[in-house]
Amino acid sequence: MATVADVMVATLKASGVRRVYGIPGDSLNGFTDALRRDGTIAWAHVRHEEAAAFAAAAEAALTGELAVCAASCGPGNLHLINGLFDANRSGVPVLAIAAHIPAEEIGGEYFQETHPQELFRECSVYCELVSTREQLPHILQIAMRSALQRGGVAVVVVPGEIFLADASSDAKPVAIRAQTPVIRPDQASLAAAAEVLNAAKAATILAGAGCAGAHDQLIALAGALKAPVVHAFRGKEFVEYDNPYDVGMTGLIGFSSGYRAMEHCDALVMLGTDFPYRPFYPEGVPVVQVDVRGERIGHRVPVQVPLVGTVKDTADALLPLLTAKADSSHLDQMTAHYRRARARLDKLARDKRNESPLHPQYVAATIDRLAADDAIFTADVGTPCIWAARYLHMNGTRRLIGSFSHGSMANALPHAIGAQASHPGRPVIALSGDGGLAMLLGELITLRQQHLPVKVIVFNNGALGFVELEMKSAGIVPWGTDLDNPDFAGIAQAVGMFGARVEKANELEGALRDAFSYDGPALVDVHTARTELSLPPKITYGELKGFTLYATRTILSGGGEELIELTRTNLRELEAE
Ligand SMILES: Cc1ncc(C[n+]2csc(CCOP(=O)(O)OP(=O)(O)O)c2C)c(N)n1
Ligand SMILES: [Mg+2]
Repeated sequence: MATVADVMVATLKASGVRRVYGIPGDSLNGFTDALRRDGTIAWAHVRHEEAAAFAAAAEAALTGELAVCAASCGPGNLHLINGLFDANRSGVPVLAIAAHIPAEEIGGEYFQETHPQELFRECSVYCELVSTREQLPHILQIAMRSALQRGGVAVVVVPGEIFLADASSDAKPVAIRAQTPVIRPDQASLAAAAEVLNAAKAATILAGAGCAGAHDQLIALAGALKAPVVHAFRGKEFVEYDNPYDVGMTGLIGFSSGYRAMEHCDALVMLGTDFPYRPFYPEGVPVVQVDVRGERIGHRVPVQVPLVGTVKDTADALLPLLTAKADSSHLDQMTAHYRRARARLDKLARDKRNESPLHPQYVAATIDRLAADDAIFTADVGTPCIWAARYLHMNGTRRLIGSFSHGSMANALPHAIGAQASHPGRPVIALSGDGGLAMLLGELITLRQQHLPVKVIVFNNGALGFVELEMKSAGIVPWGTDLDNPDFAGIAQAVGMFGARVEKANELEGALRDAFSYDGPALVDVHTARTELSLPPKITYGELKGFTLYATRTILSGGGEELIELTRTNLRELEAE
């Protein structure tokens, strides 16, 4: 007789699930044994459950389909939590199967007892305890649909013995797949938006991850409005390429042209973005915000016209109501500013300047140049995000995955695991920080064990570099940020990977080529400059309008508009100009 776990596996299989990331454990044994007996869904073994959740998040982000992770009770499922927060914040469909202690022991402070429904509540759109075997197929289906339709994490909490119970005879697998409904606002809302936008003389578009699949519509909208297009980080891969209206990224790690285009607009159109930093929004201008999740509208700024719908369907419906603008002066000004900002950034990356340590901009630009057109990049939170944002060129095929909403360190390697497992034919390149890599270092072993030919490039600056930037921006003396690192290339070799260390700029290209062409996992440990900010003027907290705003100003306007790049060498160079 089939077990409850067999029915779960059959449902996952019928729904197109190809693998489950996780680590086994007693309470999960009934489930993993059902996977083994079925034999068609792969067990994607990792070394830390957090990596399982991150891997599932990356797979879901890349495929738009449900990705699955699983963990045993108590500590096993506690380890999932940070990765699940990342998935849930990114709005990607992940199912977490959280095994639980025996049902009859719940509430008695049993060995490994936690209360998973409470623990997972904040990082999920749906979280339910299965108390009887009859309940399971039903709960599983609701969970899967919730993850797919609400875009987020669903957790099914299952006491271990329920996996092993006989399935009730009428339990049949149901196929649950992602849907792509047409969702657009009502006509009156569209007319209100058109009225605002037709009256504007200098509209700017802020575009986010909701622009996925809507590139044509975005370009058409920008063309009709003669609007510069600023993007939030999660929008980069969908917005920046083949886009004559692009003026770059805004935000703490963005650059000045993105900020400027927002600051100088007389109407703002937000397309599929929940960009969080209020100080970067313009004040006192009408805002039209498009979001398929209506509850997100108005999160950041007062919105004059809320439009609930997908960017694609809403733009299609809105375009016929817009009068195409003839005056392109706002657009021309902003794109000219962007070209100047871009040229400065490119200059920083082109010149090797220091032979050793290497400039991270040069490292990122070289990765970009050598990577394939269909590469999938992942980038660690920390300065690797800055270099990815600025120097990786997207083309509509390349992808860029990061912990852009949750902002967790150590995401690049486990995201790369999910990317490579789900896309075996594509090159996957992780831009890792030395801090980030060390945090989930054990996952290098996963690359080898699972035969995942991920290329890990370590921006080894011997520091928690991004935190040092934050401290300096706030006038705090950097402290507690040194990293005394081991030989990462040697560790990679010991793990059974290709490993190379790059100390000098002229060694970089060769090492990257060797790694990229290596038939298996590879790591290149690059000795990069510890990015330094000149200390801002002494200022007391009372004088600050808020840390973010101050940091923002420092980063955007200090000594040449991209203060973030002002390492000591850069400063010397600027002075010499
Ligand atoms: C799990 C977690 N811990 C701490 C932080 C705070 N934090 C953000 S970036 C960063 C430093 C990252 O260092 P590293 O990976 O070496 O990258 P770098 O900035 O030096 O390039 C830290 C500690 C975080 N975002 N996530
Ligand atoms: Mg570092």
